[in-house]
Amino acid sequence: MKKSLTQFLVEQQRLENALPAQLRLLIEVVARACKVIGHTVNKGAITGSLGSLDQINVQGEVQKRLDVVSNDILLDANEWGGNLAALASEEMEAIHPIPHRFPKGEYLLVYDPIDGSSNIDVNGVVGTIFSVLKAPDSVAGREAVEADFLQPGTQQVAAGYAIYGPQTLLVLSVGTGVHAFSLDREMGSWVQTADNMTIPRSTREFAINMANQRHWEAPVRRYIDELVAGKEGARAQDFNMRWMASMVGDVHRVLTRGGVFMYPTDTRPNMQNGKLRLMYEANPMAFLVEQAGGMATDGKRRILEIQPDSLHQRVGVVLGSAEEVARVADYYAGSANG
Ligand code: P6P
Repeated sequence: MKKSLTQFLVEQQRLENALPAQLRLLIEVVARACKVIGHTVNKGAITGSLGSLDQINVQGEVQKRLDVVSNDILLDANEWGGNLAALASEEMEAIHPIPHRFPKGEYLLVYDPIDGSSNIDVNGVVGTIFSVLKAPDSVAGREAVEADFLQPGTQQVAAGYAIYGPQTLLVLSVGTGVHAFSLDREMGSWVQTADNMTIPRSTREFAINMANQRHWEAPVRRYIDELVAGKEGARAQDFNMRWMASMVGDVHRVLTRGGVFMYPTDTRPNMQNGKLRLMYEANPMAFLVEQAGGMATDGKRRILEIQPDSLHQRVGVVLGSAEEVARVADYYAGSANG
């Protein structure tokens, strides 16, 4: 008999690092909201939830109808629960303190409601990414502000994603390894189908958007050139490339069978800090990757140790099989030493 998400979380509460009850309830609320998002994604054109809105989000990107619908599903599901002091989202410029009419909790939730939204209208993989932080104690006596969220990724108490693909999966860590739950649509429940997911230290697969090649910094160009050259170059084997244009899809593959995923900073003026967002893409994924035995850097530094200075800041990302991520960091260090 497979374990339900609830049973898994209740058992986590009994471990020595006891999962607090408020955090368990928060995760269950987020998981339930992801079920609703998955259902909405799955219904697609039937319910008219596809296509773009004629509005731009805080990222300067055209908002998809599903971006807004999914954001509101997570907001509505979490406002009243009493577990949160505030929420923040890729789709909302400012943080969203819990309204006074609801009890305030001890946690902060930050999320990307639909990651990979350019895939929506072509039936590609999309997902929801979430990160949970502990609110500063002082929030008990005041309204939460953006600065309360600006904690390094090492402070996360839970992180995960839902991936809406051929299966709908919830991949989660509360600091005791990475575990996966499949949505049983008939029962409407999450059922554990993988535990302690582990990233192999070496790999033959890499994921990067090759269209940006002419903009890459020298260490990235050297690293990718060697992967493409394979045995005819400096590497002992050949490599294969995958690119899903959905971080959730690419990271799920890395967690499932290894690989290296890269969205590095590059020489373009708008890419000095990369494309992906630290708080609700890089940090939660880095937390999961490290929990699975992999590494996650911005090319040079451990992502989880970066001190955020703004809610929507971007960061370069190199994550996955430890040997490959370490090699990229060596190339950056080597180029820094000339
Ligand atoms: P590109 C999706 O928009 C996203 O934020 C990530 O999910 C994904 O890895 C990346 O951007 C795709 O970027 O340049 O291929 O469109």
